[in-house]
Amino acid sequence: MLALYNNRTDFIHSDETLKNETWQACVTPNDGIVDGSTACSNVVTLRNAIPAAPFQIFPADNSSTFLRFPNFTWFNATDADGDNLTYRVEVANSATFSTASVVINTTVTGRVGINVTNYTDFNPLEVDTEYFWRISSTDGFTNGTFSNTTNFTIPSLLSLSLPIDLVSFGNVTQDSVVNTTNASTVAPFVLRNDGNIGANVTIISTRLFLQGAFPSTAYQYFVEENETGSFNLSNSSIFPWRNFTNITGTRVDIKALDWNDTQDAVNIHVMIAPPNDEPQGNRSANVTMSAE
Ligand SMILES: [Ca+2]
Ligand SMILES: [Ca+2]
Ligand SMILES: [Ca+2]
Repeated sequence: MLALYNNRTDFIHSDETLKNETWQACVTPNDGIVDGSTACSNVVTLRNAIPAAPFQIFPADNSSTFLRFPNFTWFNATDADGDNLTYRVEVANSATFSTASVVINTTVTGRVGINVTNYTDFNPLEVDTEYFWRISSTDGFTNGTFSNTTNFTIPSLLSLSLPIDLVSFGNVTQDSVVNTTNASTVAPFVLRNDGNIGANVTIISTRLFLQGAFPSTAYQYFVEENETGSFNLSNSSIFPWRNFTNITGTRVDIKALDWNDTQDAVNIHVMIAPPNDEPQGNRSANVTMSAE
């Protein structure tokens, strides 16, 4: 319209055309009295501009991450005619992306006005495996080329933490029995798996009391779920109470402690029953949780 207003008949604005339309320009001369013969150009079909390749941001090439749910992130492809783009994300354990090697193959809608797009899969990737990934884009008309293929690994990580690392019973009298099962008085230890693989945990402690035998019923523990599904109950030291010992042996107290954050925490309950000949004074013991 602006072109017409400016009396320009030699160009067409891009808003006035659509992809795949055919256009032809025809000219008819007029000497002020009569039209001459009309001449027309060849027919031109308006082609789609193919989107350029996207470019990976994370995981970077030749990198490693402990994240088994990596948030794949890339710079968006550009499309010269401004089409909305959809991305295909492929992750494989072979650089050939053979069908059997592909573990993620999904499409992600790009967001207009944002220059990066990302994707996190619902399934965890394996540890200690080399992965390859690439992305391509399509504008709905033509598939763009793939990005480069880049590779990354997820090294296995065994890592535990103790969100609650102290159990303090305060003043306890001889012949009384106190424990951590009523968390409103004294809370149990909480152990959490911060790594990216399952862990088998063994719990030992130094001696607590001066009098009486060790191990004995004077100083006991058991483990329970803090988050449902956090470990294999049937092969672990769940209730009833069992005596603390300072010998690791072949015992596993928490079997297959899960690493997923929704179910990676365990309570370790403690019970003490001071012997009736235990002298007055402060008592403490070191509880050690080791994993493999
Ligand atoms: Ca396009
Ligand atoms: Ca958790
Ligand atoms: Ca975790």
